[in-house]
Amino acid sequence: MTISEINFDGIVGPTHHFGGLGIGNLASHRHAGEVANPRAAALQGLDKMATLARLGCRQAVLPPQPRPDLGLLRACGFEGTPAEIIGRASQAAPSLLSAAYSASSMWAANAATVTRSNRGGDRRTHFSPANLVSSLHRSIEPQWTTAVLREIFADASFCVHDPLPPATPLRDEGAANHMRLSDPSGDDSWDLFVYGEAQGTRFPPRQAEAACQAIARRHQLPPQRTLFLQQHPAAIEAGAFHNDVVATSCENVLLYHQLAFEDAEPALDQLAADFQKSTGGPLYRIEIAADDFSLADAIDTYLFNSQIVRAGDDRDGSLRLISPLACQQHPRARAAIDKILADPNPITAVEFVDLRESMNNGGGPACLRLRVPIDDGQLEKIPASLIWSPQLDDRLRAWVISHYPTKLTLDDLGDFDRIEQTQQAMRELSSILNLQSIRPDVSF
Ligand code: SUG
Repeated sequence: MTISEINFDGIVGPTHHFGGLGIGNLASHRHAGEVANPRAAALQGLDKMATLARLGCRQAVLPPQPRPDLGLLRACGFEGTPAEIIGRASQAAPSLLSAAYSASSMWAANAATVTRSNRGGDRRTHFSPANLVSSLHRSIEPQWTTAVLREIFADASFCVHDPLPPATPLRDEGAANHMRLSDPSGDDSWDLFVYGEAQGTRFPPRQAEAACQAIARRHQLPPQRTLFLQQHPAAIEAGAFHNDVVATSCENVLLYHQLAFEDAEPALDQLAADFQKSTGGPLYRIEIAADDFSLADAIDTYLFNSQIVRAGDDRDGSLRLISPLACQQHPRARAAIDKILADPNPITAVEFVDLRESMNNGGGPACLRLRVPIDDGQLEKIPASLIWSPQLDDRLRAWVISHYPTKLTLDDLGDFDRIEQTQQAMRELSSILNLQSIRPDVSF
């Protein structure tokens, strides 16, 4: 059986702004309070999806979440009409208002952990929506995410679990801390989870080991094909708040920074041996040396947040990188990419994508997408209204242009008219995508 991936990209919401809210996320801190351009952000995301779709990759969209989350503001003691709540919060608690308006659900790699194993378990595609308890603005995502995923993946060949209980010992940020490896057919696979340990780092780790283990257990992953690696404390310290800022994978390729993991060499050696034995082909471990490319370089360029994809006409097993524009402009990132392309491994080409608005909040190409491993039969079970097509692309661009501002600051969030505008936009999107769960009047 062939298992291949379909990428669900988060559509950037109309309230994208620079709130400075990302914990341990240097880009979000550096750009806090700057003027954001939500329209450009959404169009950049759509451009990336179009690039992937035109390469022949399976591409679909995930909707943004309705904002502001008035429930959060009410829970924090703001009462009255929506206008009064917004007005009072903007005076008394601007950063809470920023959280309630956050468009952070665009980073779909944090929506859920998604696995599919054919070597054990029930052979379904399992989702665990991330509880995102490490930060307030992201902790409001899981309810919506769960509802949306259940609406999209309603077929019995999918299983959408509840998020893990929202407690610090089970903090979970989803697919950003999970990597799948497989033979090129996608059938013979391994799952790698990466967690952080608080070891005197200035930033708290966002993924708990207990969360990784719980997800592996509920997803029925075979223990002999499931690895739990510790993220290197130096990586967290340098600003790699998720594993996908320092490592990534696709099929038989594992691309990672030398300081991505702590003491992982023996486990990776064993994995490579098991992989070779089971698939009959090598696991390509592409380790980028810290002397050539520092952790700071990785955080500045998001090289490891490139997507590695198989384009539709890459029939000979070759793969390509979809990398942030920042990598093209950075001599050491460029050199690292040139070396990857020249060395004997399946990666043979690179495309650069401009995602400046998302990047300035710490989200690169891979952050914006959720990979869903499916077999061919499952593709038909996903609502066609979400699958990328030139027509959907046109409709979404027109929708963005008619509803999204080109400038948004923290001060603008206190402007009450914005609620009505964003709610109207979401109603329209709900009919474009034919999704009920994102209607702003839906409540849980
Ligand atoms: O959780 N930024 C996100 C970026 C998430 C990137 N995702 C992956 N690496 N997969 C975060 O830190 C910033 C929002 C703000 O500051 O307004 C933010 O939430």
